[in-house]
Parts: sequence; C-alpha cells; structure tokens
Amino acid sequence: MKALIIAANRNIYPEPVMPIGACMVAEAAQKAGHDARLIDLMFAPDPINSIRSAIKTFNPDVVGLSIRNIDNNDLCEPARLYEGPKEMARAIRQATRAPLVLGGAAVSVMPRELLAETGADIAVLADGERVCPAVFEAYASGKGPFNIAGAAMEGTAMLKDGVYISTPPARNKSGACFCPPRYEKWLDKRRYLSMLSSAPMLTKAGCHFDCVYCTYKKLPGGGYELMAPAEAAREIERLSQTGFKDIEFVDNVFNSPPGHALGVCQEVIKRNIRARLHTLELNPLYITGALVRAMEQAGFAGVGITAESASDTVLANLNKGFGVQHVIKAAEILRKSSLPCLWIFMLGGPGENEKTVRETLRFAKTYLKPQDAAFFNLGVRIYPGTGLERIARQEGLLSLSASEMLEPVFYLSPGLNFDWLFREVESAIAGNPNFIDVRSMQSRHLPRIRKLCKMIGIKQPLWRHTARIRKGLRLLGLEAR
Ligand code: B12
Ligand code: SF4
Repeated sequence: MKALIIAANRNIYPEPVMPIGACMVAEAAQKAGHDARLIDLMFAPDPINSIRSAIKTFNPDVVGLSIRNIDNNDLCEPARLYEGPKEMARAIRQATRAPLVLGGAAVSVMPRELLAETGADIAVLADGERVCPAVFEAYASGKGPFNIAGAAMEGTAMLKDGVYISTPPARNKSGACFCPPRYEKWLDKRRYLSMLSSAPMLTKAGCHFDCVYCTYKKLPGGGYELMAPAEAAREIERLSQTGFKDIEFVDNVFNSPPGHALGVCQEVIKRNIRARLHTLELNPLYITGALVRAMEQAGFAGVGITAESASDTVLANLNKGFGVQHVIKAAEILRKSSLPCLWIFMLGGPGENEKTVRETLRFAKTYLKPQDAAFFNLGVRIYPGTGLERIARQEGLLSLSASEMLEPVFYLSPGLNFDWLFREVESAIAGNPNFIDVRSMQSRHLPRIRKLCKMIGIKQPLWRHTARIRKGLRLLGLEAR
C-alpha cells in the first residue's frame, strides 16, 4: 500500500522538534512492506502546497496525519496549534479520496475532539509503530478498520455516525523496542541541526505516577515497557555516529523506574559514547547521588527537574507523589554535581495561594546553582478526562464541554489573583537573570539566537546561557525576556 505520512508540526518554539512519532510510523509501515513516504512540514514555506503536490505525485492509498500539539500551554498568549493540522486535513480531503488516519501526541490527548475537527476516518490512540501497519493492512485488504465484532480495531478510535467508538491499545508483554528511527532518512537533518535541535530518544512506555493534570494514557496497572539498557545504548551510539551529537530522552520521566535510568547510563559509559545527552524529565523522588554521578559520566549536558512546586500543599493537590522534602533533597544532591539544571515549576494549581507561590520562588532563589535556570509556568492547562478537569468542575471554574476544550483552557487556583501572580513572577524574573517563563521560550528572537549559537559553536542546552543571552539582547536594545 502507498502510505503518505505527514508530520504537521510547524511550531519552532522553544526549538523545532524532530517528529519522532511520525518517523517511527513511516519506518514501521515500510518494514511491514508498505511503500511509505514522509513529508515533514516543519520548515515548508507553503505547507498546503507541499501536501497537494505530494498527493499528486505519490497518489497514496492511505494518508497519515501526525498532530503533535493542541496548543502552546501559554495562559497569557495561547496559540491554537491544532488549527494548522485542521486546515491540512481539509486540503488532504480535497486532494484525495484515500482514508485519512490521525495520530500523534495531541491525538492521544484528545482523539474524539480532533476526529470531529478534522473529519478524519480513524485515530490511532498511541503506539503508532505497532497499530498503524495493522490499520494500513486492514485498508489494503478492503475490510476497513473494524475488528470482527464490528468495533474499532485495537488501539484506534473513530466517529461512527457521530458516535465515538474506541478500543484501547494492546500492549507488548515481553521486551519492548523503541528504536529511534533513521532520522537522516526521513528528515532534513541539516536544517534541524542548524537550529540546535536534539534527536529524540525514547526508552520506555508507561508511568506509575498519577499527577492530577496528566493526559498520558498509562499502561494497565501503571506498569512500564522498558527498552533493554544495552540496546538503548547501542541506539544512542548509532545516533551519535550518524551526526546527532545532542540526544534528548523523551520518556515521560527519565528516572522512573530508577534502576532503568541508571542501567542506561552505565551502558552508555561502558560504550564510551561521545554524545551530549539531555532530559527535561527528572523526577525529584528518584534523584540519587549514584544516578547523578552516572549521568555526569554518561555525558549529560543538562537536565530538567519537574519539581512543579516547593509547597507541600500544592504538591499534594497535584498528586505528584513526592513532597518538598524530596525536592530539597534532590537540590542538595544536584548542588554537589556539575550538571546544569533547569528547575521546572507550575504556579496556580489547586490549593495555590500567595504564600505557596512565595515558598516556591524562595526555593528557586535559595537552591539554584549559578549555572542553573528556573522555568515558571502560570496556570495549568485542563484536558478532558483528567482529575484536574473534575476539580475545576467541582469548584465551578469550568463549564465548557469536552469538545470545547480544544480551545486552551487553564486552571488557576481560586486562592490566587492572576494579576498578583503575574506581577510576582515578573518581578522574580527581573531580579534573577536565570529565571524564565513561557514567554522566554516563545521569544521571537529565539530562532535567530539558536542559529547564531550554532554558528559560533555554543552548545545545547541554551537555557544554561539565559543570563548572558538576556544581557546581549539588552545591549542590542531588544526586548529581553
Ligand atoms: C519530550 C517532550 C517535549 C520535549 C521534546 C524534545 C524533543 N527533542 O523532541 C520539549 C520539552 C522540547 C517539548 C516541547 C513542547 N511540548 Co512537549 N512533550 C514531550 C513528551 C513528554 C514526549 C513526546 C515524545 O517525543 N514522545 C515519544 C514519541 C515516540 O511519541 P509520539 O510523538 O506521541 O508518537 C507516537 C504516537 O503519538 C503515534 N503517532 C505519532 N505520529 C503518528 C502519525 C500517524 C499517522 C499515526 C497513525 C500515529 C502516530 O505513534 C508514535 C510512536 O508510538 C510529551 C508527552 C507525551 N508522552 O506525549 C509532551 C507533549 C507532546 N508536549 C506538549 C506540548 C504542549 C509542548 C509545547 C507546546 C510546550 C511549550 N509551551 O513549549 C512544546 C512544543 C515543541 C514544538 N516545537 O512543537 C503536549 C502536546 C499536546 C498538547 N497539550 O498540546 C504533550 C502531549 C504534553 C501534554 N500532555 O500536554 N516537549
Ligand atoms: S509524571 Fe505525572 S504528568 Fe508525567 S506522565 Fe507520569 S503521571 Fe503524567
């Protein structure tokens, strides 16, 4: 079958991210014997035209549309990132009668709503590399994507006469493989590297935490599917040998389960791989001296710690599964290391008030090392089906239906005044050159800064240089977020 996979994401903030999911799906389809092509619209000057000409020349039997983002998670300046893919779906429908299959991180979060918005035939709920070849096969055999009982195939969802039907994905019981795709084959590698993008690397599925705002569809029982550490290290070596020197772990939590993260680091050390590794997903609960030492030796160039808050009340209400004592302990361990850290906080969750905000800001001012940075997100995006949605409805803060929640909607604690929060964070940023917020990540200067850094040899992660970049922008008379 001729399968055209379209990677729809065009968001270049905070960096253009390589479409790992779309590439995995294209590669899996090819391995299953399909003639798969991928068009990546990240840098396409005219994406609709690219779609039309790809359909015209390739004449696909099936089209897969990969949607990564619904929005930018920015309460102050929300961007409706699902609008672009919606327009693309319209162009696909006009250009071909081939079935339209949706997939991607955004689709895993709001499949029903995106099916309705795009009018696609079917949505793959996760695990595209396993489910997609089966869906293509079903179309190729003329049966359509239903199982024998007439329900949606495993791992898919659709709107049948306006009624939403879905079947959760089946899971591999045995060892999992999340081999990164051959990016160089599917993407314009040079273009991504010129913008200092890192190559995504996944080593697991699953998460045993239960954060109240979480949209991640967990494995039954909160378990994990893990890639063998030795295999992960082999793949990291391959990526680095093909020119991807910055490799970013995109696991939901890198250090959970803790033994696995340690195992991956040890295997990387054993192979003496010369790559710069990154993760923005370290959970404070499992930060230990042994892990940090292994991460340093393995070549980590920077880590993000998803502390979210330094208030016990807020952490408990977010159901993070750890308390302030763990956050402080993690900070103390990390202070003894040379690893640059980006501390990630969300302000405004359930139970947040002026006192708890000040606790978090005080923590950041006290515990960060000079080479560290702190990122503050204001408000918490509410997605359908989450605990946060239930809280927001109970507190009378949310009356929109699920289908109206594609439009960015945020939780802000009733104990907090938004103007106060905004001013407090503004003043913390003004007084601390290494504090950033979502507007720093979306600064219009960022793409040019990234290119310049690449040219003069400044390495990732850029947040390490926040204070210097700000100073430089000010000297040039530019707005310095
Ligand atoms: C790591 C990560 C990041 C890293 C990425 C680093 C990198 N180098 O890639 C960073 C920190 C940079 C980042 C940034 C952002 N992120 Co982010 N990120 C993630 C995270 C944790 C993992 C993403 C990932 O790579 N997963 C692994 C791959 C293999 O999975 P996948 O892409 O989903 O692909 C699978 C399936 O979806 C499916 N599939 C994919 N494509 C297709 C196509 C077809 C046809 C089919 C059938 C199936 C299919 O099969 C794939 C293989 O199994 C997710 C949470 C999550 N678990 O999804 C959030 C997530 C994707 N991010 C999100 C957001 C919002 C953002 C930002 C907008 C935040 C911001 N304000 O800046 C930016 C956008 C960046 C950009 N340029 O687009 C949201 C997106 C949904 C939404 N709410 O809008 C998520 C889901 C988090 C959430 N729950 O809110 N992110
Ligand atoms: S750590 Fe929390 S937010 Fe992240 S995937 Fe697990 S439950 Fe979801």
